[in-house]
Amino acid sequence: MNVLILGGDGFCGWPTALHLSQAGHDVTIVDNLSRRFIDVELEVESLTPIRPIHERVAVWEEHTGKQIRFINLDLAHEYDRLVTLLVDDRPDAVVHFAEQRAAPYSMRSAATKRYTVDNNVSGTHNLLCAVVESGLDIAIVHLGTMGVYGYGWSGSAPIPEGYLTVNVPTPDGELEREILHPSNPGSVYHMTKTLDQLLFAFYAKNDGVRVTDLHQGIVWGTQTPETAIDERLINRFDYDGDYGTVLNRFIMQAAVGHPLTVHGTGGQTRAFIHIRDTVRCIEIALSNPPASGEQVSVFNQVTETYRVRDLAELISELTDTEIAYLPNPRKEAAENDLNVTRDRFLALGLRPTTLSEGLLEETHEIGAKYATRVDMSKIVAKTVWNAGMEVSPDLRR
Ligand code: NAD
Ligand code: USQ
Repeated sequence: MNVLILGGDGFCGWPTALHLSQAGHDVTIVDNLSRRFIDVELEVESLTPIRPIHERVAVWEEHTGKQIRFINLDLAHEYDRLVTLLVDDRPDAVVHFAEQRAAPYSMRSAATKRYTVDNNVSGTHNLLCAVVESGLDIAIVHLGTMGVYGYGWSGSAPIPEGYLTVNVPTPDGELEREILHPSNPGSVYHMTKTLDQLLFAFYAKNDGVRVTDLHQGIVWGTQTPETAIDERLINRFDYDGDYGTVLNRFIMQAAVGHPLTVHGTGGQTRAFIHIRDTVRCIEIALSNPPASGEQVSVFNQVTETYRVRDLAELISELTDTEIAYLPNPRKEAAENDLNVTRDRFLALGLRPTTLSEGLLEETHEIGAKYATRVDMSKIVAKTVWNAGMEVSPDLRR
């Protein structure tokens, strides 16, 4: 299959590009490297020493003989180049990772809120419009988020894979309808993913575009078999207060002896998936696209759910690290249930990687190996959801 990976230089995109290349697909990475520029803006670096993209693809070819092409293109602003690329390259499928993905970064300032909406919504719309203009039958696989459903809205009711069946009262009796699960985003970033959903629904209905939307949980871990081949292929590992995600942050914090930074009571329950399963899920989704004219195919891309304080306690016990309960910088439910339906990937053969498989060890080793690269002043989350909310001071220098 000829596949374009939009956002293929990022944390999920890079290992996916390698995994699909290894599996024999013809892979082209499209990325404007904006994530690397945001590191410069935030004065922070990936914990792991990621190499420049041209070196990454050259090292991959050196080891495997397989070529991955790289195209520097801004999905949100270079529409004409995108159409030309689709027409010239004639991909069978496009995997769309190319969005600003950090909730805290999206809540940092008016500038980052506007950037996140402009970048994410324009990028997704440009892709849909370009696929239609190309006249080609290109399947789209998009990375959405569990956060579109919100947390706590449906209590302990199972969250379905995208659609909810409801009965609408009418003068002629009840009408049964399948609707997109109500959206309840918790940040400007998560809101852009709910807007993406409507764009996909419209283009699937109006133009028959074939779209799969993967509502992914929080990704943890670092390496896949392919990124581990050579240190120069290593994956990105974000640990800072804006981009670092909770489980990888706790693992890194334990590795450097920093207290585990639980926000509030830690009663927030979230869904998780290991990066190795992310790349497998993308491959499965590419092999099982919807037909033209069908509604958007939605999968919940998660393997386990955990309460934040339970994760902290687990890692604290394993590593003898203290836990710091900090004022929550976010506006979110202090406690929530999360019961996620995740049958579709399991039915298509996914064998999940769980936290209990000693995989925490792999990530802890990464934390220990690169501990000297950690900037302690970047660990505590400083971005608040509303002006005036309490900010925790740094816990270590
Ligand atoms: P990332 O920031 O590491 O990667 C995104 C990549 O897209 C970056 O390389 C960036 O330079 C590129 N990009 C952004 N805007 C672009 C544009 N306008 N044009 C071209 N390239 C652009 O993020 P990630 O963690 O790899 O996440 C990838 C996708 O998966 C995102 O859409 C995110 O919302 C989703 N997701 C991530 C997680 C997670 O835990 N990391 C969980 C659920 C969903
Ligand atoms: N949290 C802590 N301590 C920390 C960091 C986070 O307690 O040091 C808490 C947060 O307050 C939140 C939860 O952990 O309640 C998750 O935060 P996170 O930063 O790990 O995840 P989130 O902001 O939801 O975003 C991440 C990715 C995003 C993706 C989303 C999937 O950055 O791209 O869409 O996970 S999901 O959460 O399922 O919506």
